[in-house]
Amino acid sequence: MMKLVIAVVQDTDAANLISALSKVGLTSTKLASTGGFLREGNTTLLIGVDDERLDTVKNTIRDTCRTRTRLLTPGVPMTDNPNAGSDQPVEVQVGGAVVFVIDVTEFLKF
Ligand code: 2BA
Ligand code: 2BA
Repeated sequence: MMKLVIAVVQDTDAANLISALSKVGLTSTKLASTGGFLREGNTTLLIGVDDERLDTVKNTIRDTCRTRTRLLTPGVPMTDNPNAGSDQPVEVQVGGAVVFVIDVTEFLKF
């Protein structure tokens, strides 16, 4: 069985992550993406991997991608934010990585 790992990472971590995956023989596809909340560029990696190597992928992502704090500029619409509408920048934790793991029904190459 195979999984598709969808990992949303920060642009600054993407190159290191791709290299680290490649070093252990894992293939990835890099997509340029934009976060819906910050409206800033991020990177989405698609990583198709055999089940036995899923932990390697997770560990590599964990080891490569760091959590950072970003200052959100006022004026960006938000929900559930008590500071909404004020002039104070709001600190937002930007994840090391947001990871989805999906069962792959078929992996085909034509
Ligand atoms: P690339 O990663 O640039 O890989 C280009 C070609 O290099 C691959 O062709 C394959 O022949 C070889 N290659 C890639 N990774 C390798 C590795 N770890 N060891 C040995 N050879 C490797 P394709 O297999 O036809 O793949 C074409 C493109 O499809 C890849 O471009 C990548 O963007 C995507 N892809 C392939 N397998 C993937 C996977 N398991 N997960 C995510 N994306 C994949
Ligand atoms: P953004 O949507 O630009 O979100 C950046 C960070 O802003 C998030 O970090 C989170 O700390 C915060 N944030 C996002 N939505 C929020 C909200 N409704 N209220 C308060 N704070 C909010 P991460 O959670 O680490 O997410 C980083 C990036 O991963 C996101 O960028 C988005 O592109 C992607 N992502 C996260 N969760 C997702 C999900 N459930 N589905 C699809 N993409 C997701």
